[in-house]
Amino acid sequence: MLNCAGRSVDLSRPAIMGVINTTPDSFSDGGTLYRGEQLDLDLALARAADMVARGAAILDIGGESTRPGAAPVTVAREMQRVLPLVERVSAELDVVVSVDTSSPEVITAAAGAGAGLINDVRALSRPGALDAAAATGLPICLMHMLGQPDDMQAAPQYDDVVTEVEEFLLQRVAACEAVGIARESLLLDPGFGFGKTVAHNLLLLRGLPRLADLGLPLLVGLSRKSMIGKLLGREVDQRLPASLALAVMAVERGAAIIRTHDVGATADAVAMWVAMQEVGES
Ligand code: 7PM
Repeated sequence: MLNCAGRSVDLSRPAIMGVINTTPDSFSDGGTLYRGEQLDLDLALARAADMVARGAAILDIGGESTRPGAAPVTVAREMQRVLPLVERVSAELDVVVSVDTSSPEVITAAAGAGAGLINDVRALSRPGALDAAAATGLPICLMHMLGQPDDMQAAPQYDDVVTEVEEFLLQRVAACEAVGIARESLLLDPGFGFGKTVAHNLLLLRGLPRLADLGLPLLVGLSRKSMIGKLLGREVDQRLPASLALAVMAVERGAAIIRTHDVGATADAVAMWVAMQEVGES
């Protein structure tokens, strides 16, 4: 069980995290929650409720696009986008709200608004983020990224991608422990697509059992990622079958939480894996 501010996530079988994007420009579902210039809270809440009904245990709400080349977002704007939705979702739905942010101000404010988990693609590397996260007492997802969103896909290089991701994540775990964050409240994420070529992503997926062996729950996001586009030539709205295959491969290799844009389909795919695990002879 992962304890997320009064709500808990059962990690005895794989859990589903649904993505709710509040940015107007995200690559796969951008702008779909907007009415004109304005984020439509009722529409976002309806989307959230639908994901919960389809089996999401966690909803990941983000207000900063990490798309390669995306314009940086001010803290004020990120708060404006994310906080009202965090408040409403956590008050009105029985689900853990994760906030996808790197900024200490947003971490603090999100916890006050009812967030149950902090998801940071920068693994609390921004000044003040470690202390802000520690003060919330919330579980944290630490993700690996090589470089920064604007340059990470330029020419990523590793001698051994699995070992280097593992070493980075262990360093961030140590940094968290040094400010008093308990190991038990940490999740690890290899960061598929964040400073990785197609080959790096595939090697990481194959090597996932080694990361699972670190003993902390693994969160994995492969949904609709560009690796699928590059391997299969599929546009972003045609990547569901491959995303489901990748999700099942990830749980088979030890992923505890699957981050996805397509909750119902992913929940079904994972449920088939669970049924196969749990069947007994009779
Ligand atoms: C452009 C590129 C737009 C990548 C959106 C994305 C992850 C995440 C994202 C992940 C964790 C997307 C990503 N991906 N947080 N946030 N793990 N922990 O495809 O893989 O949604 S944003």
